[in-house]
Amino acid sequence: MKFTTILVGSLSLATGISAAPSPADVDQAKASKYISELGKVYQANVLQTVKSNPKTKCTPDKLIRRKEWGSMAKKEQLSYVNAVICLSKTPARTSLDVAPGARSRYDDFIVLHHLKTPFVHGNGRFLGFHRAFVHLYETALREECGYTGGQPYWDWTKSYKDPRTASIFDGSPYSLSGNGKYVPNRAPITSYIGKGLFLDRLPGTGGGCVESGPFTADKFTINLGPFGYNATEDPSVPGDGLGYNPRCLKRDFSTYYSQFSRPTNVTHVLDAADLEEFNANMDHPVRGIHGTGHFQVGGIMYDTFASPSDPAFFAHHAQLDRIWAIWQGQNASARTNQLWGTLTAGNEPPSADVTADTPVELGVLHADYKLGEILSTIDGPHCYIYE
Ligand SMILES: *[C@@H]1O[C@H](CO)[C@@H](O)[C@H](O)[C@H]1NC(C)=O
Ligand SMILES: *[C@@H]1O[C@H](CO)[C@@H](O)[C@H](O)[C@H]1NC(C)=O
Ligand SMILES: *[C@@H]1O[C@H](CO)[C@@H](O)[C@H](O)[C@H]1NC(C)=O
Ligand SMILES: [Cu+2]
Repeated sequence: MKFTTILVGSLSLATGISAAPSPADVDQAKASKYISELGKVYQANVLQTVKSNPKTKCTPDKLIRRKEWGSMAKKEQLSYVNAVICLSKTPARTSLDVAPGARSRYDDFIVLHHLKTPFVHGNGRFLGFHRAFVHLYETALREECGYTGGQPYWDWTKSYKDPRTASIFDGSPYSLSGNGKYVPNRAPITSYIGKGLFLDRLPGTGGGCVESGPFTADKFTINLGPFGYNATEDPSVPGDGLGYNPRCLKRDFSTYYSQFSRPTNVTHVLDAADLEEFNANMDHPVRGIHGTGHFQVGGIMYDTFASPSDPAFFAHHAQLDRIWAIWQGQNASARTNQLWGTLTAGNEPPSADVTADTPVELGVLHADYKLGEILSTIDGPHCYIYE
């Protein structure tokens, strides 16, 4: 190692080209280190609490371990992918009166997200709802499709320069498939992103159907949607997005939106003093790490309502959930049960603040929860840790 460094150093002297990292890279490396230090504080808190807290059913032997995609073994990646395919082939529980297009257990998640979107985004239910939603998906993969691991997360800070370099999207059998086929000459897609704001999403590097990996058109079909954006695929959307509309999974990775997934963008969120500030930074409609995670993948991920149609949704939301858990873990007693926000998106129209008793409806996925029951990763129905 040392020898290589010296060699590179003398080479750059000779050629006059500096091999030193740019100041921006140094900042990002420092931010990554800071995130991993806060991550260790969070993990230590979880392990300590599950060992010593007799009030919770979550014990060390029950903790489900959620790993970053790139640090999973190949056989774990394959078993996760197979479980997702299995869920997409298991019959739906949603009634056809509710969603004529629902065909599978995977679709049950899309229908629920679609129906609840206005009540669980940009408001006080956002974080809790998505924590429960990802957990119920993980539970279905484990209980109905033989998966034994935890829901993987996609740490997009590792690939902010170009999401196509993330191993989770390398297009191999050990990925969630890769980019869509490049479609030239596309116009921006306008979408309503809340608070009276429209976003013109710039075309990225793909645009068509994914070309390789487990979720190509021959193996995986999107049945529902689109709904929440100017339909790029088929202007006549059946049944308000709940009708049967079988088609391929499209992606359109964007190196513009991925620039908002830098480590410094995460430290900015993690440094929030309270949940109001945390939400404001994480869920900023244009620059927030929530939206830009969706925007950089593109395709159906850009459709707020139908976005869980892309299996990448759950890996992105696990990463957001992880960041919330790390934030909570810095001062668990003060932060775990902290709430912020009202019942309506962007508080329009103005509504009451959420409380621990606010219902969170989960349709066919689960009996309703109270918001206060689902705020912890190691209490109530939850028992998992981010590694
Ligand atoms: C579609 O785009 C236009 C502007 O080009 C916008 O006014 C309209 O609200 C958009 N519709 C949706 C559903 O986003
Ligand atoms: C987040 O990312 C964007 C794009 O790289 C950058 O302009 C912005 O300053 C970042 N914010 C923080 C707090 O790092
Ligand atoms: C945790 O939060 C409480 C309440 O805000 C505060 O008094 C305490 O100092 C905090 N503890 C740490 C370690 O930051
Ligand atoms: Cu959502």
